[in-house]
Amino acid sequence: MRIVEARVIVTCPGRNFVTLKIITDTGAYGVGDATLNGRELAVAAYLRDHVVPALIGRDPARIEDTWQYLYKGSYWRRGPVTMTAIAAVDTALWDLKGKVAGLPVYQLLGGRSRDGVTVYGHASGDTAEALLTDVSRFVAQGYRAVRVQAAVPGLPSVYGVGKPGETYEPASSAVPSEEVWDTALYLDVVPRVFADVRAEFGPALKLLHDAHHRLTPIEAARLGRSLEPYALTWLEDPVPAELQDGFRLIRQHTTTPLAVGEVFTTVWDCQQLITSQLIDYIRTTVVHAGGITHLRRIFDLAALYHVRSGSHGATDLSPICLAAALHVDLAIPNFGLQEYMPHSPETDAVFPHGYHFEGGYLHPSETPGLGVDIDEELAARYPYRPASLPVNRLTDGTLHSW
Ligand code: EZ4
Ligand code: CO
Repeated sequence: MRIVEARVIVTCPGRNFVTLKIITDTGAYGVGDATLNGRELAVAAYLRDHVVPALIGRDPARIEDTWQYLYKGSYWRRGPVTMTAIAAVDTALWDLKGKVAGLPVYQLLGGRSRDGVTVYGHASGDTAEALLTDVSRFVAQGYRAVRVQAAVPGLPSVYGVGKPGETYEPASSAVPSEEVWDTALYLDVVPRVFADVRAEFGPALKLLHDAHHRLTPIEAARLGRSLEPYALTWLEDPVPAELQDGFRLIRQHTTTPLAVGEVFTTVWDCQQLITSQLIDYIRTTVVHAGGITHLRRIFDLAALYHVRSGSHGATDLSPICLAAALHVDLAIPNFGLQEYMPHSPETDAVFPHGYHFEGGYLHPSETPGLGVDIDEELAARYPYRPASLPVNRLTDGTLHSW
């Protein structure tokens, strides 16, 4: 079997997605997600101009060799654009291998380690009452874990808090919109919100919170400590993770479990945090961390150090990435939680899939491969629309992490 064509498909069914479709001489094909939110066309060009020409004529069965070829062969290693492009190829080749073998991909990874994939949903609210109502909406659907993000009085908009009745989608205008941030106001409100939520829903519901890289280590340590009575499952991205030693300081001060990794692209970004046991959950995912092949390598390292997976799963990761993540989640021994933000009906129609939600769990499709496809005709009806993630400024105008 040989690769005869690879198509880069850019579509915007409500938000932008990039997909790689690898086609073989038998007609069998595989699909991979290549979406990098706000930087979609950089990955599309990387694939089209530099990767696709090298794929033509290759044996698609050689997944590991192709991964090494693209990683070592570019000379320029790592980085989100490169690693997303590699992930797309890797994911498509796993999908194809499953189809050729007649098995769902999780079977190729060693089979089930659990009955279903426990997911967490995103609750938010601009008032205490609205937030409790939103959490109860998830509980009613059977969710066992909920991420809680609250409005901060005095700030016009806050990460993770949607307008009432609308799903939260931060990428908007071509030139980034600007938000305002105040750490003192935030640190004041968050523990009070979690006190309310824990009192209302009791000890069994898993509660999570995403600080979205906005704090310093000592501020994060204080937040972690103030949240201890409410027994969070994790505090996510407490600080920007370039300075990995920052996590040591947080760790010394709090027993609130820590999660990080959605912007990490290789095992090298995770190495110190995992091997020094500075985190509890590693949140790398298929599309941004080099595909199924490399993500498995990260999770295997994590397993040696009592670190569990918590794959990123926001709506800017396409249904192809979610499908792939579910196969990994089902197979690995150290699965923790899977983030789940349902896609819009327009997106679901462009990416027909067999995974389904039931009683707090997602189940991957049992069809051979990943069990997800792209409807190219429908995709072509949604042309790309430039959309960037926002930037954040402190009240005095200083640029801050978003
Ligand atoms: O802001 O995926 O945990 N989820 C997140 C996401 C990220 C977006 C950025 O593209 O932090 O909502
Ligand atoms: Co996050």
